[in-house]
Amino acid sequence: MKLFEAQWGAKGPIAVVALGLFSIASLAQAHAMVRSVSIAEGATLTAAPPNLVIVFDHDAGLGSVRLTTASGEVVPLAFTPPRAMGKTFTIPLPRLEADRYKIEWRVIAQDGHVMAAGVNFVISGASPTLTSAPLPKPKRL
Ligand SMILES: [Cu+2]
Repeated sequence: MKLFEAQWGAKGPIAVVALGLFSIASLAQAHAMVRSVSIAEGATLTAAPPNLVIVFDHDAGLGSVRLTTASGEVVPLAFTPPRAMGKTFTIPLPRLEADRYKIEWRVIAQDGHVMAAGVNFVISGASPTLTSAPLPKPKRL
């Protein structure tokens, strides 16, 4: 009995700690949620930024990325999803004409779940440096 207790005394806590770590690891390998996207949902931009950066909270595999215009036309992207899993993906964007766009992606989390998400944004095409017509002359009232 004394031997039994000694064994538990030694191995018990280690087993508990190991189990705890295992649980945390299991949770960490669950869904990969989007932590940030460099273009905010519904954003209006004067021109396309050079990249779209998606950051996930856990490693994930990027399955596909698709950019479409308001009329549903697919805009080709010079991007091939990497084979390796990662947390941050940088997708170069082409120059975009003024239009409404949707960029959608699919990711495979470490637990095998496939998740789809995306953002809608507008390219206004208006240059922020070109400001308006001349101001109307003040009128005497
Ligand atoms: Cu999951």
